[in-house]
Amino acid sequence: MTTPSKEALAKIAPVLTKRWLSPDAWKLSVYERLDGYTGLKKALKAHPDDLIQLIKDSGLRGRGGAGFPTGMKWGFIPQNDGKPHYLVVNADEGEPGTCQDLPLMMADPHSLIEGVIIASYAIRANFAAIYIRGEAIHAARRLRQAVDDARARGYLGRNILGSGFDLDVVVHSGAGAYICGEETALLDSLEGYRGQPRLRPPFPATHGLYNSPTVVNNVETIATVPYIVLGGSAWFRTMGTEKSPGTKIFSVSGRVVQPGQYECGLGVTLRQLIELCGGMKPGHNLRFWTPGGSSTPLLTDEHLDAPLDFEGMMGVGTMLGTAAVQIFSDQDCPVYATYRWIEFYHHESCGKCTPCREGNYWMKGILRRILSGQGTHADLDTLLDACDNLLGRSFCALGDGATSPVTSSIKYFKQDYLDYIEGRKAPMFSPGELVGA
Ligand code: L3W
Ligand code: SF4
Repeated sequence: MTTPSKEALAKIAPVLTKRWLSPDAWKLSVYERLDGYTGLKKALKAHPDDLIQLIKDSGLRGRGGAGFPTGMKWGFIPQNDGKPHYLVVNADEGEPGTCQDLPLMMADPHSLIEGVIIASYAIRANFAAIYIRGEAIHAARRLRQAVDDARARGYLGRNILGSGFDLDVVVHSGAGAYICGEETALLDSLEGYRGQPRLRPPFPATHGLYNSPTVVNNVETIATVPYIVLGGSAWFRTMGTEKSPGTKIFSVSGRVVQPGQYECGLGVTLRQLIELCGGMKPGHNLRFWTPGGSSTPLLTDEHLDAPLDFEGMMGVGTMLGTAAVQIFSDQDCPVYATYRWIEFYHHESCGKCTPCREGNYWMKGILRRILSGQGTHADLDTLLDACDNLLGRSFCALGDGATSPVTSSIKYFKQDYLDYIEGRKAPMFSPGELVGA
């Protein structure tokens, strides 16, 4: 295990994770002892518009993948429109390798609930829903308990802490579909329909849950809000970069000594993250990695010093995405990894649009053929052609995202594909296994 450099250690910034190691911090009494709900008490004394301005000033950007400015999104909610407003928290964490929201909800559920109350007050919503992925039964149970405890203590329900503001929160479990992490499919699912994306625009900010103005934000985004209320926007901007302020929980998995969640200022580099993880596992050298799950292109050791923030990742042709950093070594095969991701997209495609439904089916079959030693040189062109027909032609980001591992692995690791095609690498599957691929 290598010792992290001073530069790497300086990137650690426990804000959202600061209570994670305190025993029983998920209990309301412990949360309150550790400054919990003090942000809410301060927020309820402010005017809702001032809270929206505070979040705008802080520069907080959505932590769910796209990095959209949170304060701007809240500001889109029409006022005095006579319609109910809603807050919906996207806790359907399903991007491969992504593991920030579940540990946060397990270790510190009240920080999310406190953020939900403040955000709802700011956008004048009296009902909020937390949509959690169906498999996360343990986290849903913990959240429901936290909601009940918060209600019993007067943080939820009618006339919260004597402020005149009413709010109720439900925790809704999905049924295990990745597509329900797409905000409009999530809203359909919440309304009781089959979860499939809606056409945007109109965006949820004006036509969301039950066709009413709705803010949809990720767990980490909302859990950050109480800290900004307490610390102020200038404090928040002391962390991260000018255009990507604040901290981010990076979930690091794969061939490092200590995988896990590392909360750092945005702009940390992969080199520094690997140092914080104790280095690469003995006997492993970095070969490829993802900055944000499988919907972001693969990167290589050329990109070790690219800043992991919204702009820095654009600079190397990708996105920060969910900051799910998956690390692969010289003992891992980029073609097989790509196959496994496309298998995932094929399985999770909702089937609504042809490019994604058919494209992923065919890409999976071609990749499997290559891995079976039956591929041809023309297969590489067909894969790239399929990606051309998916990217920008799919109905939602799932189809676009599926092209990322394919195009980037062919760009950086074409030789690995050729090694299977030209018989230098032992096949991963026998040809007979192609049936039903
Ligand atoms: C009002 C406008 N609102 C944009 C809102 C929009 C949404 C947010 C971002 O995909 C990415 C995707 C995945 N008026 C607006 C507006 N909005 N223009 O801003 O919108 P958008 O379209 O940029 O992104 P998105 O559809 O939310 C998110 C990528 O993240 N991803 C995976 C995500 C998986 C998880 C998870 O497991 N937790 O989040 C990884 O890279 O591919 O590109 O709210 O309404 N004019
Ligand atoms: Fe469904 Fe895929 Fe089309 Fe999205 S891109 S609507 S997941 S078929």
